[in-house]
Amino acid sequence: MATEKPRKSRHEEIAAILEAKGDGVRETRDDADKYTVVGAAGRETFANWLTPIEEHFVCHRNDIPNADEDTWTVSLTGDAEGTLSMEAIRDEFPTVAVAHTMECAGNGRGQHRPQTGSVQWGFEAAATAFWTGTPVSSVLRERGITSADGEWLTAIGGDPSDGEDVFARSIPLSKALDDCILAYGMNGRPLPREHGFPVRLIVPGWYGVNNVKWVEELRVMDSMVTEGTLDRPGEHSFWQQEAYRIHPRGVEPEVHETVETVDTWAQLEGGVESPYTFDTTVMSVIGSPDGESTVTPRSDGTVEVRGVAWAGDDSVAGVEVSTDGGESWRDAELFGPDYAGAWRLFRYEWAAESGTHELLSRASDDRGRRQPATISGPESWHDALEHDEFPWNEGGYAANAYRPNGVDVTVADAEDPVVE
Ligand SMILES: Nc1nc2c(c(=O)[nH]1)N[C@H]1C(S)=C(S)[C@@H](COP(=O)(O)O)O[C@H]1N2
Ligand SMILES: [Mo]
Repeated sequence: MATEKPRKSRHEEIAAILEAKGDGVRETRDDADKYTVVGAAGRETFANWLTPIEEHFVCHRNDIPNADEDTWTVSLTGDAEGTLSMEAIRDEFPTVAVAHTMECAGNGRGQHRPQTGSVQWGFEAAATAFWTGTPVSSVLRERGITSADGEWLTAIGGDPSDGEDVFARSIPLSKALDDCILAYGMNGRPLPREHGFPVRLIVPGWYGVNNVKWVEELRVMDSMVTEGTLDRPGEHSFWQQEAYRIHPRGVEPEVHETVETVDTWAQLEGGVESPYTFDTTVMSVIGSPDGESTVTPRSDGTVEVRGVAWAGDDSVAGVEVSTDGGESWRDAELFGPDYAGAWRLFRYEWAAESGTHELLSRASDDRGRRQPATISGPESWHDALEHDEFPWNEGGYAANAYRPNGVDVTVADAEDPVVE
């Protein structure tokens, strides 16, 4: 990570993405200018199940490769062998679609106090799309790979690095064979270049970083990627073993070849020192009302509070809504599509009285884990979860506290409806 190109390319890329997406996304701050990032423009994105491409956030570290679909190949290496053209990926295997809630592991990083480095996301780095492509299991089965015992799949991006590091991420082969796809379509359209054209890995329910864009190599290995395990120059393990690990200030995470549990929350609860960011932690966001304008209740005095909730590989068991800043809670109703790896819609009929109210939502998963209230201070790593706090961590990863995502809503007087 020593040498870095001038940052002009970052700004040009961001400008082009903002132009292509229209009003749906906006820039998010990255002081060091290392990332190309845009996030959903507002809360409305979180009032809908499907996120239009225009509103889907973008996050990556390097420049977008200039890919030609006719010449792009994906090499199969390690315990698998071969080369796949895009034509082969499209035509020689079944076509499927999966729903996936993509959440940047740094979503909520901007809510850490003191601040941590890198992109200061609020809640805007999450989105749900339908991804079209080829099951990883179909490709690997053809190469004789059917058993996942202790094996890992490492996906490598073809993005030119800023420094020496290769963008390589490992996931357990069991997950890869279960529901992952090599995606070439997004919401029924060709995959846009900033989302990984011509082909990316989709890992349903797992943090964005695992969903390698511009995939050029898939390596079947008996461990996660560690330094020197790939057949190529450069630094191999930065993205797996250093970045995207959850740890207190000043800790250099230990390199693991494998882990006992990949469930991110189980790792946080003590399963693994310096957890890896794999499946997403339980989280919710209210999308409507968005707090931007005064709300007029329906004739029966109610206002629909609507939002989305997700829980990675686990399912959302329930969502509670508070309309009094957390004093009291009521169960919301889950509705709409229910796909593994994608968020659920929730709604709550709020008997809204005039005035300004603080609305909060908190979700629980089917393992009984509930979103913590706040993010702890830097010193409370070990007992944060017991105190209903998410542990402040140096990289600002995996935060799912509900208080920072609340919305202040003003309700119009019943006698004095606001006409807009
Ligand atoms: N090759 C490559 N893949 C990548 C990245 C990257 O920098 N290079 N960024 C990752 C991160 S951190 C995120 S959050 C997701 C974002 O995917 P999106 O831009 O399609 O929303 O892409 C992931 N895949
Ligand atoms: Mo990310």
